[in-house]
Amino acid sequence: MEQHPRQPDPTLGGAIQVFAGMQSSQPQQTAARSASAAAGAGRAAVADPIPPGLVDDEWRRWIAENLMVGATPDGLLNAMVGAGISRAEAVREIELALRSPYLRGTELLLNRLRKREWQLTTYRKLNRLHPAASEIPRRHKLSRREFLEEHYSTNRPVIITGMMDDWPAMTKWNLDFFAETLGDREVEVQYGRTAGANYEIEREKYTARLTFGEFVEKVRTAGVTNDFYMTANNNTISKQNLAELWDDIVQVPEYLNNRDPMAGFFWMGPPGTITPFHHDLTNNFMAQVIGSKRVKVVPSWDIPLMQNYLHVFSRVDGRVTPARPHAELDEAQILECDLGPGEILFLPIGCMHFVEGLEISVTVSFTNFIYDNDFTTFYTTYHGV
Ligand SMILES: O=C(O)CCC(=O)C(=O)O
Repeated sequence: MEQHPRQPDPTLGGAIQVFAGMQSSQPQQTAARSASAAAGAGRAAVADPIPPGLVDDEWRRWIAENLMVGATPDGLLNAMVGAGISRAEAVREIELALRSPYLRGTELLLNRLRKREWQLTTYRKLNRLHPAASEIPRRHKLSRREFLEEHYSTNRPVIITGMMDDWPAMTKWNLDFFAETLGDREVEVQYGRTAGANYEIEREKYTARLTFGEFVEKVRTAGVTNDFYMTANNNTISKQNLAELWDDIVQVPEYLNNRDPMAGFFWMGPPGTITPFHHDLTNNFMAQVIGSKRVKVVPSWDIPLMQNYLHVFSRVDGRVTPARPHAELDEAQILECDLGPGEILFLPIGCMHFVEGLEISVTVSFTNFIYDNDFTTFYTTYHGV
């Protein structure tokens, strides 16, 4: 069925309500009553005046799922009729769902979820009282203690300046240097990304191997494009073959441990690279070496407002969704900053972010903080949410 909806539809309305649609239409009401009366009397479906129709178990799952996420019965009815199901059949199925003891069995879970939502909304409200709530502050040479107290432990982003001044990379790295010293090394990059909207989720479909010299030349000459990008996901091969680059970076001792001198991920791309909205499962530093990037960051307590439908991913399109630093309580707050060379952006765990390359760009990202950064051992929702 062409319009068969498989996802909860956020447009379908508020909390579960009385099925007003049924009251507005006498014939359907009669049909639904007959159906439920038949079911109640244990009679076979053959006694039902509505012939078997288009509603299968997938539709029934959809009805239950949408009722549980707060869609109104009338919203569901309209969607089903719009998808070609007869009004009488849609009414019957929604009515059956509303009366189903299986569905009622999920009410405790629904209440538990509402309680969590209340907690998050409370945190959202309180955090928006913070004097710096509507911006990502820039802090020069933030101390370890300030970083912990004001940002790491409070889950707040910050841009740290002045902490990359001793990186040899800041003066040595440029496209000519890369091509001359490491041009013959094989690297892996994300490639052909403009062919598919889901290039991040299906990232293994979009990889290519080439020499670093070829890649550097592409970056130099391509202009604005999202088609290719060397990202953290290409790290295994590319980092191994570009190991010398790690001699030029410093594991900033104020915040990072140096247990592994090769810790970190290398990102390089032309202007126009887009990393869609997602959140990480760790706290993360983005240390910008070459060029600039525009980053949109959403506080972690706003995840429920970010159409987070699968694992860490969002349906919100950062390309067309403007910054919203002064959002209403029921909409996600979207902070925005431009990150330039020598600046480190702290991206707190759970904060959705969208990143756009404004220029030819090289970034090194880190997760090896001196503080506990393990949030995955109790993460279980790798699937649809
Ligand atoms: O720089 C980028 O394009 C994306 C960075 C990012 O999303 C990350 O480090 O988690």
